[in-house]
Amino acid sequence: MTDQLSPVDRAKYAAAVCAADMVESGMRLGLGTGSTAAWMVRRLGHRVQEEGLRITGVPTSSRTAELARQVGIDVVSLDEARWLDMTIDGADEFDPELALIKGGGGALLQEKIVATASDQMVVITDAAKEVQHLGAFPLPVEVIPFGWQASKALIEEILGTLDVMGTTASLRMEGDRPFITDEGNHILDLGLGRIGNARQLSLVLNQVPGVVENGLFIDICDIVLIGHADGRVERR
Ligand code: ABF
Repeated sequence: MTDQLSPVDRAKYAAAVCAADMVESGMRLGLGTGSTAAWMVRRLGHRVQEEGLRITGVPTSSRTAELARQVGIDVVSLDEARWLDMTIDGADEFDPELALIKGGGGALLQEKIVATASDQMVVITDAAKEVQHLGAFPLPVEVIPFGWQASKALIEEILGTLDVMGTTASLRMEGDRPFITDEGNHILDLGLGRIGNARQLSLVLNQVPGVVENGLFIDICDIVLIGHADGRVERR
């Protein structure tokens, strides 16, 4: 199955299968977004069809919902599930404290809501996502459409003073992506370079009027599974 895949896709597949095989019948699952999470959803679908695995899944995006239904997973809303046993999702970066940058796929809001409504969050990645300091990957910030230019200007002003939080001020606003989220909001990508105090930055960003959420996941992730092209999976 995997010999046609690129090395990075083999690594993602290995982590995804490892996480999907941790799932037990009766579990209520948060189903993440992105290419690694897609491998996990497919593997769960295979287990549902071949092993009779009984699970319900709460998708973190419309894209994941469509794939989950295609592979035969019983998709329910978070309100129907009320609480989840486990969320399995990808990430763009993770640091030694398992703090994450997520949201490169534009689904950070639902991903953070689902992950925090779970007993456990398992992140599935490849080795390129492991960093000592978050920030090389642009930090997505979700803002409502109303006054988003003002929100962006406020964020730029605040980030200009961020050296006090140990965050390099090498701010590079990637601008407003044409991407509109499932909620109809905009995503701003903050090119920070290196985030010194992620916890503080997350709190400050979410105080800006118009900001809905940001892609920093602090104290949410419990386990990171790092897949490798040879099939090995490391656990952090
Ligand atoms: C989603 O998928 C996002 O939060 C994250 O940015 C992205 C990771 O994508 P991939 O697994 O394709 O690297 O989890």
